[in-house]
Amino acid sequence: MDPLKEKFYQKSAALKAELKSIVKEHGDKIVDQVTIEQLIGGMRSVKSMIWDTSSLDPEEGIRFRGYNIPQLRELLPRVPNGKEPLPEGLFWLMMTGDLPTTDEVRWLSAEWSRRSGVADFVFDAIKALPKDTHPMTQFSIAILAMQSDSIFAQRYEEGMSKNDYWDAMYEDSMNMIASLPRIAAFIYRRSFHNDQHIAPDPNMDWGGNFAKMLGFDSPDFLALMRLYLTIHTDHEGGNASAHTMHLVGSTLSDAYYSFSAAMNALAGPLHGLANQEVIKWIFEMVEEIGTNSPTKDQIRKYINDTLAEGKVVPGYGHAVLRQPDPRFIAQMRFAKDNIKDDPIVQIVWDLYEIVPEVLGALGKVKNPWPNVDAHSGALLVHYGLTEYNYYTVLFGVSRALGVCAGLCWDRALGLALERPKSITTDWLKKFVAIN
Ligand code: HAX
Repeated sequence: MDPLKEKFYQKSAALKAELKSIVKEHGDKIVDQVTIEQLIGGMRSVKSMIWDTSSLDPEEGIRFRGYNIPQLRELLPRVPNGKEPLPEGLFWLMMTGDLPTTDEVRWLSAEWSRRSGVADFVFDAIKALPKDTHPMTQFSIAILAMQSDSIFAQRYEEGMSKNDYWDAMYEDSMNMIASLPRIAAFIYRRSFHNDQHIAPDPNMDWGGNFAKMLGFDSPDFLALMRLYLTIHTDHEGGNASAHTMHLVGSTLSDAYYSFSAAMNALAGPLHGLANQEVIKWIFEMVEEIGTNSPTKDQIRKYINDTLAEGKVVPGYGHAVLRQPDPRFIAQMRFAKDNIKDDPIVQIVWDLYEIVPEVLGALGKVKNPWPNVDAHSGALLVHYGLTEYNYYTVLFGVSRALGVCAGLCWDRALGLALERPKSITTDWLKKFVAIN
């Protein structure tokens, strides 16, 4: 057994036994209640699933296995002389609960490189689509195309014991994660660079190699990509992409089916597509105002016009967070350290000054602060990755780490098929009348 699998097995077998006894002794205790507002309002904050890889505090933001983003930037291993953490390290942490050593992370980079082969039929499936098909559609279809290689599906067909589900899910997750940079880079080069593809470098780390296959090799861009792929991995289990992965996986669909579905959730503008919407909105602002250095009054007017048209301000607001997103702050710090005098970055910072005040004045927005998507586009544009309808694919490649770790844990803990109860509006009206 490989070292990560061995450690994962030990940790998860112990927790599985513990959970079983918690259910046996305390199974009837009430954890939460649901109000009608929550029921109609998208189940906000209803405690209803187990997800250990990360947890989200409304005021403090995300913690991965107890570590916040500034701590991870310090503690996770990097490449030699690297400025940012390697996402491999965060995957190890999410899978095991322990910070990895540099050697363990090096092993994982090499292991993903070893597993990164992609069958021709997957590239053929992408090639069958028109080149202007949205990159997220190409990505989701490519992931689904890989499903025929699922080890979980094959072993299930052969009669695998339920005690072995975790093992097959681990294999699928590792293979899928390993292949995503090649697939995502293929989509990018096909859609925007005349099919001029760049071969993978088997000796590089997962994120650095991805950046190179996209066609960028400045050390700062590689550092940005490693940071980006680290901070977008996981945001506890209730967000739409993670919850989709968990739900679809709970039917014993394999990692490919589950992740393709998760990516379809990420592709919505209220979720991951917000990163493309932010930069598109900024570009439209620049065009409408006629300068890339608008005044704060001009920016304020543009925000108010957006709201008057019945649209949301992309990149602002959150279903859980009630403070500026630490993932936004991490990207802002990266920009302050590495980027000088960029007009689009400056607009992002001006928006940070103005939008919260404007949204706050509406009196209904629960969180007027920026989320992760408010900053990422400006950084990518700075380094020349300007094709913004590709951005959610980058988010998706990163999200794979969190949701695959979650899926491995789901199967290792033997979590059940998800099946909440729906009610009709007639039922609700009668309930209200009686109560
Ligand atoms: N601009 C304008 N209005 C906003 C707003 C924004 N950025 N954020 C919330 N509101 C509005 C809501 O539309 C809602 O209005 P109505 O009552 O008229 O329907 C009201 O304020 C209350 O909403 P809320 O309770 O504060 O927010 P929700 O939990 O319902 O929604 C969203 C959270 C993230 C969907 C929301 O803030 C939004 O639409 N933001 C813009 C899109 C965005 O940036 N999405 C990315 C979120 C992070 C993420 O998942 N990244 O992948």
